[in-house]
Amino acid sequence: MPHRVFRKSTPKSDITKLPKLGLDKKHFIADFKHYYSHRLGRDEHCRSPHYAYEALSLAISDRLVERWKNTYNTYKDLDCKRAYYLSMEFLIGRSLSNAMLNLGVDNAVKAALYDLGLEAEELVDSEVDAGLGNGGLGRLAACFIDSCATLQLPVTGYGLRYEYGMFTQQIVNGEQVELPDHWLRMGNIWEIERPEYMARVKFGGRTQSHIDEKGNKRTTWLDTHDVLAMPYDTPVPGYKNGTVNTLRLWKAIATEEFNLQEFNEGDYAEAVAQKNTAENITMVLYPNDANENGKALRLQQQYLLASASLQDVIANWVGRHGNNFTHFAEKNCFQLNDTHPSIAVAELMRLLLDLHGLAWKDAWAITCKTMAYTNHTLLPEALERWSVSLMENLLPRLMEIIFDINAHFMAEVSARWPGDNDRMARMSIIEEGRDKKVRMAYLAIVGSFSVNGVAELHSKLLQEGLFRDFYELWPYKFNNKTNGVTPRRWLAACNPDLAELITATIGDEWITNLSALAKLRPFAEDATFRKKWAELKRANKQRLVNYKKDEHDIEINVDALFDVQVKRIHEYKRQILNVLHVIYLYDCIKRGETKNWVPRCVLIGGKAAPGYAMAKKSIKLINNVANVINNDPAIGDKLRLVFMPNYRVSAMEKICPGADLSEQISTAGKEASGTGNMKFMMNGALTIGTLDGANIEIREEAGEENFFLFGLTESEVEAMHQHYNPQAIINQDSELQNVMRLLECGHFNQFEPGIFDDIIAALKSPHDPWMTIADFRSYIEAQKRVEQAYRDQDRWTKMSILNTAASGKFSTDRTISEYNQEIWKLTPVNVEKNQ
Ligand code: 26Q
Repeated sequence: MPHRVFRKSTPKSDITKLPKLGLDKKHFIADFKHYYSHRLGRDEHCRSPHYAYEALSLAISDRLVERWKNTYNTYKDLDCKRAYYLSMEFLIGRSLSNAMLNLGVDNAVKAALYDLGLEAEELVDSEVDAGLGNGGLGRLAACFIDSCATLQLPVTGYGLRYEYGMFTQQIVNGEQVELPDHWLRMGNIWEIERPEYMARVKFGGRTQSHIDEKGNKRTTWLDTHDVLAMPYDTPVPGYKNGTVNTLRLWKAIATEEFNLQEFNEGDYAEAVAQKNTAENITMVLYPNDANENGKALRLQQQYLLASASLQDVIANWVGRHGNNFTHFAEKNCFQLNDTHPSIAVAELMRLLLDLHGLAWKDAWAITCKTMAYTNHTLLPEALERWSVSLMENLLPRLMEIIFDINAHFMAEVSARWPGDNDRMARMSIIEEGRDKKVRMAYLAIVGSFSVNGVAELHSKLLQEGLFRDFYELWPYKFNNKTNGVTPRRWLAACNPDLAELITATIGDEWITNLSALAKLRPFAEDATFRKKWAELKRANKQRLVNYKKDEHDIEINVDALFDVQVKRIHEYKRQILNVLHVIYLYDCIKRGETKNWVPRCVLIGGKAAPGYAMAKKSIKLINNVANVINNDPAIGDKLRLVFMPNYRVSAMEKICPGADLSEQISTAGKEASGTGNMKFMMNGALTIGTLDGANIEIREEAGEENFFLFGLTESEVEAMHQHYNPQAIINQDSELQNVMRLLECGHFNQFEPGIFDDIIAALKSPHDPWMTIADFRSYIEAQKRVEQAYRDQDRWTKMSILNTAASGKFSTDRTISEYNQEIWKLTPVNVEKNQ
């Protein structure tokens, strides 16, 4: 691009060379005042903390931008290998406190705010969450890019800039009501729009083939309805290392000529409506909901992400290397976050074949050497299958390419297992039937050199079950990468007092090398240390009590056992099992069985997909049970059940430091990994859990004596399906009978007859896939062991310290190092801090 803004004689670098911005209190005060007064136009009469938040964020953002440019130029000069994390979700949450921590300016900024007479916490809390994700998968993407920047890896995140993120949850009469989350309403100071990197994405139309001068078949995709993808970049700072990577999010916008064409035909209203269709593509984040499967708009979102991101990478490549793709695969790697962006396999083929003229063999070799796929679920209903007819209409050229990929693949299967037609049908990317489907997971596996699960058990089950045939064919593609969470956000930033105690005890190495937390182990035997640890936990619990009181006017007793389950509401996660235990405790109190009672506060939070009736019913049940228990004077402080509305990233930052007990009670074999479990463990909560997902590895690290295990194993669950008889289990357990009786007699829905019938029926069904009744007794006994441990506060504190000390494995720094060593193979790049 010619730099037309410059006069011929001007050296162009002069307009961007600035003295480095100061990182001390004095500079932050000056910059804060400048932004507050001159840019935002506010004065001392302004009451809203929002503008103070913005002024400070602008000052912080300036410091990030300096480092961001350095990083960009350093990568460019080195021409190093890059990786791209393609994800439909980046659940970032808030950015200000994370940016302050990673820049290493949190103390200077706090001192500046103090001098300005401002409350740091109030500023931080006025930032709205960037809720561009549903739950685990989206938050994992956010933790991953933090670790990539901290490990100095040249990794770019590519995603979508939804106008509306995850809905806001309100509870009305115990039921979930969804409100749109217009998170951009007050502006977003962290992003920079980059029209110069706009991409054009095609939809619809038809294909036309011809034979070129060399005798090769060439295809063009024409008469398309194009949409523009506008990139918005957000800086991703590493921890105190000068690296600032990029998260690039695409927004769909209408093309100009699109409208003109309609205008010329004189149909103004149609033209405007069409513009809306284009811009609707990135309007809203889809909830994680089986009912939303197959929606055309979702496929448009997926293709926009895949196509715009690949075009972006390729444009960069061509800018440097021209049309020579010989070394492309050595220099680029795409990690697919589940199958959601897996149309990228076909799109890369299209770009290489149709736009850059490569032969099929060469294009396919490049694709298979650059794509890597991560699976996040074993639940068959969550596996993406797109109808062939929908794809033919929306993405005709991609559908052709998928058929061609499948033809080549079927030839390979047939060569390996001649005549095995059953296997061919099982493995085909195209599922035959009246409404043919594209199996996106199979497309992802066939087109990738690496396929991974997200915890040991999950990866093993993928190989033995869901992807067994593929594992037989290509065992070397399969691997495990146990998830993690970033210790910057999930310990250093969210629990500053505990972080300080840890640093004072073992130094601050843990922030970038979490296994150093093991050095805390001996301090579990130190009574003075235990006392400090217990005091901090109590202070964090008090903070949580105050937060609940201020935000939701709920009173809780700080000395109760804080028993927490926060995650998406889903039958497999078994919030209902938790409720059954609460009803059991309630029944014990009512019957006067309160000897050595341990006061308990059960906190449950999470969103239900709007179309998932059973999940919504679970929320209603939790609220109704809470109502009865919390308003019964005979219960008092002994037991409390609280539903926390609108659970989100910023809520977890307040919740996890104050938790005593972490509920990880999914049916074994169903939770791919879980990552909330890791946040709780790091912050010194003990886990009650099944042998599922990463719980298994958490227990291995913590030691079985520091983990409350219960429930059937995955293979026991599978075996049990043949002869599961929940009624027989109930008949043999009088306490369970009491619980079921309370539920069935309408004790919790006196004026709403029958509303929980479907929940009760599901529990008692011999076909209940979640086997809640099967695990009830074992769960109750594990909860009794929890109480026994909690009665001995000193023993509990020891276990708490040992859990934090054993949490080192669950840093995304470890996870990302493994991705890099075994999949991406990038060289860390040191970005000079003082350029
Ligand atoms: C699918 C089709 C249509 C619309 C939406 C979706 C959709 C969206 C989001 C399907 C699934 C998701 C998210 C899944 C998810 O969060 N999975 C979790 O990933 C975590 C990170 O690996 C694991 O720890 C959890 O165990 C897993 O449930």
